[in-house]
Amino acid sequence: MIREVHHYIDGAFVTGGAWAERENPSDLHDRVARVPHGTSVEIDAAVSAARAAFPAWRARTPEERGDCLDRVGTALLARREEIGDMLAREEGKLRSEAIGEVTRAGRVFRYFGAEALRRHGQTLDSVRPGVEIEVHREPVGVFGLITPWNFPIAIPAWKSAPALAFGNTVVLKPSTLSPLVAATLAEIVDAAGVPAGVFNLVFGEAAAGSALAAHPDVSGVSFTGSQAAGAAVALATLARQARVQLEMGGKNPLVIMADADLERAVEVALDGAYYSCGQRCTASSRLIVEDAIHDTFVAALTQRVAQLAVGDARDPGAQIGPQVSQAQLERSIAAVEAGRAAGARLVAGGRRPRTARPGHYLEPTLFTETTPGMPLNQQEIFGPVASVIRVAGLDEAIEVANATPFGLSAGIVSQSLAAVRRFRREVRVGMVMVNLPTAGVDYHVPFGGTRGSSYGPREQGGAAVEFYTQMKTTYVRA
Ligand code: UN1
Repeated sequence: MIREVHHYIDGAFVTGGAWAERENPSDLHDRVARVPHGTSVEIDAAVSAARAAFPAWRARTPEERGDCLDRVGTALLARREEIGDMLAREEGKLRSEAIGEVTRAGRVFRYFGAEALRRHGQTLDSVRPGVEIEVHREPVGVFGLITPWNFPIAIPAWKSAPALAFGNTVVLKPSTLSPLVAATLAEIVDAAGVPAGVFNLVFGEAAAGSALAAHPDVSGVSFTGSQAAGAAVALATLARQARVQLEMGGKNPLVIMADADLERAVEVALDGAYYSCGQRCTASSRLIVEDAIHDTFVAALTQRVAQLAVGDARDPGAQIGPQVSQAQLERSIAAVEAGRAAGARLVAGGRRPRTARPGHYLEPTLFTETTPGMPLNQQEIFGPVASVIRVAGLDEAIEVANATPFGLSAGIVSQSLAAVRRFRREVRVGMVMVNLPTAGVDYHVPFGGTRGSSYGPREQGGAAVEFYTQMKTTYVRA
């Protein structure tokens, strides 16, 4: 059954812009949604609604704002199976992972519902006698939120919940590849009693994103997506001194040391490289393996990769779903071809599997005998493709781990405290995972990277207050 989705502007569901269709990536005959592609017209309307709603929303008590978020979170949790199934159908994420993602989104709203009350200030004595200083955190205004298809409900949640908790209003521009869950989020926000104009949603592609980033009444933009689009958002926002926060790609290293527990190392690599079909900016796409364990590890991992069942995201037997789109699939296929051409050894996958229905499927793929400079190890693929790099020991592992322009997440599997501590100190990333996959993060702690991966203050947890509030320093003489 095909469903029509709408923009949500100033408390009303409206259409605007050309229509496009979205199909189920697990079954291309299943037409999922008709989506309007908004333009600057819808963005202008949404931003003016958000601007008009800001004074009253910031004047609400934190408890009132928190209650609204709590109701959104509770509704998401109550409907996690239904919305998870919807997410699996439109995005291709395995149903079990999709339900987990909706749960995460619900928890994020509930967490920030409570954070609304915890907007700390500070009081200090002045250097001058009789003078006291107060430091307040205030809401900023209208935030533009540009979100990708790969976490189509968790990322909108972790951007909009803190923005709203601290008294800002928002315009969300989600990806048109995952319209149903975004539209459902708008319905839930509406039913939760969030006043009109506080939360707005405009579907669109680059034209809508650029209009949002460049809008003079948008005080800040939080963006998750590609490096190229992120660079454009940065230029548009910095030109008018708006706030900007960018989360872009990763080429995340997972180091396997010779002392690692083999079974655990294989589990961690399998999850990090292939879950969500490798479509995570935190995916473990480079497996950096110490020479002494290399051959055993590669043999064990290859066997597991070859056994992974590729299939419909909603089939309980499937372990790897499809890629989200034809374009994404073609990008992975091109990376596989480039890997072969560069002389890497293909030990698993690399082909389109036979499936019951036509979809954007690719077998989980593993390359060995790769070198750090190969395109396979430099460019983000965003598909079920990982490569193994052999290293002599920890020195070389750290050097290789740092040898890309990215710096999001890095993992190490080892039982040596000394190796782990040194890795943590020397790896140039924002998040370090010890005996865990590079992907899979909690919502109550900072998220973000360094170098080419991220720009601006961290997302999530207590760190979100930095981006979504501004400070005011008041000097008081009694
Ligand atoms: C996770 O690994 O749990 O787009 C989250 C992404 C990241 C989120 C990763 N911003 O893949």
